Amino acid sequence: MSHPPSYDELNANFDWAIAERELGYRPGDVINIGWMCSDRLCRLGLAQKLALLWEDYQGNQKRFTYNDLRVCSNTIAHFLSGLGIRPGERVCLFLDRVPELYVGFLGILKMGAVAQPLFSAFGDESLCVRLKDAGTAAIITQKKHLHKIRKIREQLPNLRYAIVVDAPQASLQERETAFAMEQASPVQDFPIYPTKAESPSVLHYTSGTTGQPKGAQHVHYSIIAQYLTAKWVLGFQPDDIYWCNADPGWVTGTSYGIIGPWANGITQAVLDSGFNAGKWYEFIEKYRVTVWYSAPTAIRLLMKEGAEIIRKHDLSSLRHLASVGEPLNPEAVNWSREVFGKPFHDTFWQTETGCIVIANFPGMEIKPGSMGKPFPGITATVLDPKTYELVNRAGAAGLIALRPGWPSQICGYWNNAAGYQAKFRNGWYLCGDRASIDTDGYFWFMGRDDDVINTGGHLVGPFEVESALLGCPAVAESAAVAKPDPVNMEVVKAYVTVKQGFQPSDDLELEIMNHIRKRLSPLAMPQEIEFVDSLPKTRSGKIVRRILRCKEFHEPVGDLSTIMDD
Ligand code: 6R9
Repeated sequence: MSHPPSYDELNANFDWAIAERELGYRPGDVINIGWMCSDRLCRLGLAQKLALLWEDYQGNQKRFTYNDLRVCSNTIAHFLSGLGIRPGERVCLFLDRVPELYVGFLGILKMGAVAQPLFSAFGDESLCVRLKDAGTAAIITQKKHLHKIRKIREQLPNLRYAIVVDAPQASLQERETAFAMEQASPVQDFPIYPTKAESPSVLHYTSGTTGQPKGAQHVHYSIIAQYLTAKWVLGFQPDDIYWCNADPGWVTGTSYGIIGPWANGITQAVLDSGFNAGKWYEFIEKYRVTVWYSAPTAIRLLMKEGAEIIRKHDLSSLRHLASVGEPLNPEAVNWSREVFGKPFHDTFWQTETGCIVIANFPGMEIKPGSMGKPFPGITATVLDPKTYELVNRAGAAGLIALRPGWPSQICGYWNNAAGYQAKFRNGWYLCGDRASIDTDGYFWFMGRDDDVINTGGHLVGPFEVESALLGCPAVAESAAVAKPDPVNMEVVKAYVTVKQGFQPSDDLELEIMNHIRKRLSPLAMPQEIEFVDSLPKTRSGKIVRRILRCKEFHEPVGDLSTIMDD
């Protein structure tokens, strides 16, 4: 096995042009992620190489070569064009982790439309908010999710088609159309839409503190960064079998669950199934997974299941383990060293960055609990939260900031220029997180700088939960905050005042929880509802979540004078 280059070697003379050259791109050329992740590999002689090893919870299996990816994505692209979907229009992928999700993603990009993946566990309200905001033209889905779309259809005048991948046309209604990928006549040649570096590619919705979720608009040039970060941080080697746990409804599932591995010509395995320790270890053993990209909550769940179950499986294929989404606690790193013989490597990034920006690289000394060091070509630092000047003291807390201009930086929030502008100060992009940097240049995560709740690596916006809570007949006012949780790091907790005529009760608590679970998602469902007589407010009447959050974390509230005067 070749020795990975050192961090210093990677940094020496770094230029993103390295990735451009390796992908055969010259500035000004056409660049299309759909083509680059399928046709390009076929041209390089990998047509018969396996691209996707797929299995679902029932044990059904499918395999796709790079040529299958190429032809199936052509077929979907052709079908969408035939429906009259135009380049630039948003096409939503609302699917479990079935092959159509992965191949459809490439197909949408090939015909120049924008792929808008949404987590299939979203309820009708979460779905509606995101489809309405994006003015989505078509949604590709499964029969089991169709009822949610039918419920909100009237509110979505721009939505011309619901495309159903697993139902006969006879079972569908008006403006619903059946498309069976494997039965459709294969399209060998499709005229790829000539997207350029700055052309929109993927629209991911992400939660902030205020307002409904924002659509982070990615561009086709992002593949330059996703390709190279995947290669260097995940340490890809040509014969790898790679497994990414993330669902493509979240950015990890597209940047490193589709684009990164396939731009590198890697074989990836996908398990369309929820968490189950035994099943996961079986999956690794069966497919001889070599590189595994997971998340702290999953690792903590595995830790709970213990080491005994691990000894029942041959996991010797594993070579590199990485993690993302939330702070990776030192215990998890040490446990993984003990039971797998190798540590999980923490990586840090976000929807807006499109690619890993801070990481523990293969071969780099890991300091358990640290996120590692900036990727070459990424200038990262921490800024003073009041002055936005550099914090020039090792170990001192500051706001994580990046110099704008890396290839996978989003070009903006959909329909919300001001929201994106607000993320910049003094020429830096602010991630909205706090960290410190030690004398060796390692970054240590300290917390978010806003009210967003990170539950199991998934961001939940308090505003979205509060809006949905107000949809319950009994709720007068509400505040959604994070509550610490040993496995999920944080869960949602809601403080609620009830309207006159309603009495707080266990039944009411359950009713409210169910309402959120169904309308938003199981992730956003409050694990606890506390009924209170009033909520802390500023003089101008804004609810101050920070006081409630500090109460949950048993932290001092600090100086509130400026907030309360707001
Ligand atoms: C890729 C992804 C981004 C937010 C980010 C931060 C948190 C991500 C982390 C981490 C501590 C890490 N986060 N990685 N916190 N250590 N290694 O997760 O994107 O869904 O946009 O979330 O997640 O708060 O700002 P996204």
